[in-house]
Parts: sequence; C-alpha cells; structure tokens
Amino acid sequence: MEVQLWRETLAPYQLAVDELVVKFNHVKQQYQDAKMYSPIEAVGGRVKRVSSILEKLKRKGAEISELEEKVEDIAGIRLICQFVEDIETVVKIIREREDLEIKLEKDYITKSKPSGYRSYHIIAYYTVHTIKGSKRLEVEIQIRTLAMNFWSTIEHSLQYKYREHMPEELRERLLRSAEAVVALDNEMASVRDEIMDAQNSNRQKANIISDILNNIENLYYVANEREVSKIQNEFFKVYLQDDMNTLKRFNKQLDIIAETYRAQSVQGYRS
Ligand code: 0O2
Repeated sequence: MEVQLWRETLAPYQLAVDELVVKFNHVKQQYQDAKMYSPIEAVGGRVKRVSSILEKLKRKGAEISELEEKVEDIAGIRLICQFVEDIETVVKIIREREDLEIKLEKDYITKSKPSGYRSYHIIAYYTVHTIKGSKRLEVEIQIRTLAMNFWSTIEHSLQYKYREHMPEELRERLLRSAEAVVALDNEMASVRDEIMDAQNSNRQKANIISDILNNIENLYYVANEREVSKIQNEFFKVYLQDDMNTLKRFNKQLDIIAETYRAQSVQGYRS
C-alpha cells in the first residue's frame, strides 16, 4: 500500500475552500454594494479533519486509497441564510455559476434526516490551479438557515460526544427541538417582508449617515472651519429628529454646498 501523504492530498481542497469562501463573500458584498438584500447571511468553510475522513471511510467500508472518490465533503462550504426562502435563491445562484459543476443535490429540507437534520446539500466539481497543474475535485456546499445551523451545530457536538450511543431521551429531545426549528423558520417566513423592510430602512439610514459624514469630512478640507462646525451641529440636530426624509434633504443640501466648493476650486484653477 502506498503511503498516504495527507498534507499533500488535502492542500488542493484547502485551496478550493479558501477560493470559494472569498467568492461567496463577494456575492454577499455585491448585493450589499447594490444596496440590495443579500440571500447569503454568512459564509464558512472547512477542510474535513483527517479523523473524520477516516471515520467516514470506515463507515463506507472503503480503503484510504479511495478517499477522494468516496468522501464527497473533504472540502466543505457552508452558506447561511436568514430565511428558508433564501435557500432556493442561493441554490439558483450556485446552479448558474460556471466555476461549479453540480454532481448532485440532496434536499434534507423537504425530507429531513431521521435525526431531524435539515439543510440543502450540493456536491459540485470545482477546479483549482496549483503549481503542479490543475485539479478537479469535489466540494460539498451546505445551505441552511440560521435556525437550522444552530440546531445542527448543537446536535453535531452531541453526536460527536455520544457517537452511536446517544441516549434515547436525548435523541427525542433533539427531534422535538428540530420541530421547534421548523416552527421558528415558518414563523420568521411569515413576517419576512416586515423584517426585510426594517433591515432595509436600517441599511438606508446607515448609508445616508455615512454619506453625510463623508461630505462633512470632505468639506473640512476645503471650507471654513467655523462653517463646517456649524454644519456638523446642524447634522446632529437633524439626526436627533430621527426622520429619514429630513436626513435625505440635509444630505442633498450638503451635496449642493460640496458642489459649490468644487466649482469654485475649478474656477480658481482656471484663473
Ligand atoms: P463533518 O464534521 O461536518 O465533516 P452519504 O454518503 O450520503 O451516505 P454522507 O457522506 O455523510 O452520507 O453525506 P450527508 O449525509 O449528506 O452528510 C454530510 C455532512 O452533512 C455531514 O458531515 C454533516 O456535516 C452534515 N450532516 C448530515 N447528517 C447530519 C445530522 O444528522 N446531524 C448533523 N448535525 N449534521 C449532519 P460529517 O461527516 O458528519 O461531519
């Protein structure tokens, strides 16, 4: 039997995880830059631990030499969504990507596992480029809500503790809490629009405030200090009114002031 060089075998999988984490974080960022709601709330990734790989090989009755064919989740990406509805959007995003070729999808949401586990899994092919050339490997992408993630993290650590010997009573309690997670996700789905509205207006307000403060800072370098200090005091009064339209109007006025200074400086440059 050939010697298994774990570090060398796992290195391309680590590269795949690192790249995909960056890529999915960018998807989230692009939504935020476009001031849109992101269906991806958080991105995580890991390379499976060697002990966990060995355990899986044992469970499948496979040889170490077969690990890359038999273990589909050596590279794992986890995409966390706020709402169940977002999972479908994320799955569509993945299906449309040209750097991922889907091998299979496992829907443990429509049909949960006997443990109560719920999540949507996609096994896909992904190519990494190393100094030894390119390598096409498999990655597992788990897509789930915050609530599903909470449950599976807790349940996973209990599974790890008890292995196959989880007490029946604990198993039942976990099943019941899995049902509570379904109810929580359903409840959240029913107020999704309201939650999204609230998050949207929070985001809008934060953006306007950040624009205003940027404008004030830019003015500080071109305008009279006393005038800028007056504007800052006015901003604080407007801020305390806690009214979005007043903030928007104030920001527009600042834009006009900033534009006037810009025009003056261009004229000065010309004369
Ligand atoms: P870790 O620590 O995440 O690496 P199959 O080949 O389809 O028979 P396989 O390969 O286990 O079975 O695939 P499956 O069932 O899709 O599970 C892959 C991963 O999903 C698991 O990896 C877990 O991360 C997660 N998972 C699946 N079932 C459960 C469950 O009942 N509870 C929890 N908490 N997670 C689950 P690993 O290898 O278990 O662990």
